[in-house]
Amino acid sequence: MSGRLKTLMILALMVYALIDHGGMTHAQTGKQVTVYCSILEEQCREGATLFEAATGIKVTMIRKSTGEVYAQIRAEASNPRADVWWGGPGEGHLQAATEGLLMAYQSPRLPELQDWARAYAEKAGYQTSAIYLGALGIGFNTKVLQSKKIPEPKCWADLLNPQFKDEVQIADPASSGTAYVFLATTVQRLGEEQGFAYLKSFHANVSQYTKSGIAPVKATAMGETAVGIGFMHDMITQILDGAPVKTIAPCEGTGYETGSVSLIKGGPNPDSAKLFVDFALSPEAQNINTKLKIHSIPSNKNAVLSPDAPKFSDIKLIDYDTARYGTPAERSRLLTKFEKEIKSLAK
Ligand code: S7P
Repeated sequence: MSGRLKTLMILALMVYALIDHGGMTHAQTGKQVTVYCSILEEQCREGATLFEAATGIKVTMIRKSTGEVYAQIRAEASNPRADVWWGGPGEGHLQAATEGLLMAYQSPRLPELQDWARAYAEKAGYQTSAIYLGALGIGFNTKVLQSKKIPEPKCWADLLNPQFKDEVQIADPASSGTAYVFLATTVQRLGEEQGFAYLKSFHANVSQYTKSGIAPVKATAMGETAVGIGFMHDMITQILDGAPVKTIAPCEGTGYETGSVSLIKGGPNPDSAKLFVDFALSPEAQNINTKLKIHSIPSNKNAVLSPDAPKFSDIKLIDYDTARYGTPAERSRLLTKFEKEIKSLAK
């Protein structure tokens, strides 16, 4: 066999390997899906396994924080690499929707959702849908506080006490959806001027701004910081795992997240992407949380609501406005102002 013929045969075999029975490649039949995942690493992994087992569609799952995924989808707008954005607080999703980066989709699962979740999807023109709720809170390590003789905080205002100097961890709101909810909560409960004055004093007590929202929760559980700001349900995971942690909803009132899922406009596998969104809205996907002891509040009425989930009825919630703080104007402006006026401050 001539060298040329041999090369041709190898090429033919390579093409055959890429082709399925319908005469199309897997990419063409949509038997794969790329998901940018902004919930926790372990949830992303479990979701990929369940979805692959149920559909045979191969999942490429990439975990990044909410602000990072938003920035990546924006940077890839002319050539989208991913199909779905799964999880993370809704503000980043809403900003991406307004900027034309997402694709409207009315999942057949929508009728199964709680009223608040259906209203959220409708208000967003179905460019994003709600998968869970989570209340923002303060977590603290009781052993660390006891050893440093610092009283347990009850209110946001307590965290300005100089006793907490370098004892507080929170994520950076530019990368983390969790920290953006904190920024938006602070501005909404105090007004922008007072809110930024609060953040300036608070900054003096922050030891570091982490990239992801879960890092301060884990650091609190490990005793690496006395106090962490995060979602109460994530603190509860650590408590159930035996960490000496308590979590409180601050006395002045707190904000909350609407965890979201969205289809990325122009993604390479739109059919598989829709199936993945249907999956994210299903009880099977939402019950992953209970399995992993992550007790956020599911949007599907048939998903299990854990008895360990923080009870919204017992929490003083502010009238948190996800839609307003998810507009490009507000989100970009607040993040720039935070960077300039708070993060750059000397300590
Ligand atoms: O489902 C748990 C959870 O904590 O995962 C998301 C994640 O922490 C958001 O990450 P970033 O703050 O790093 O963007 C939350 O939305 C959710 O409550």
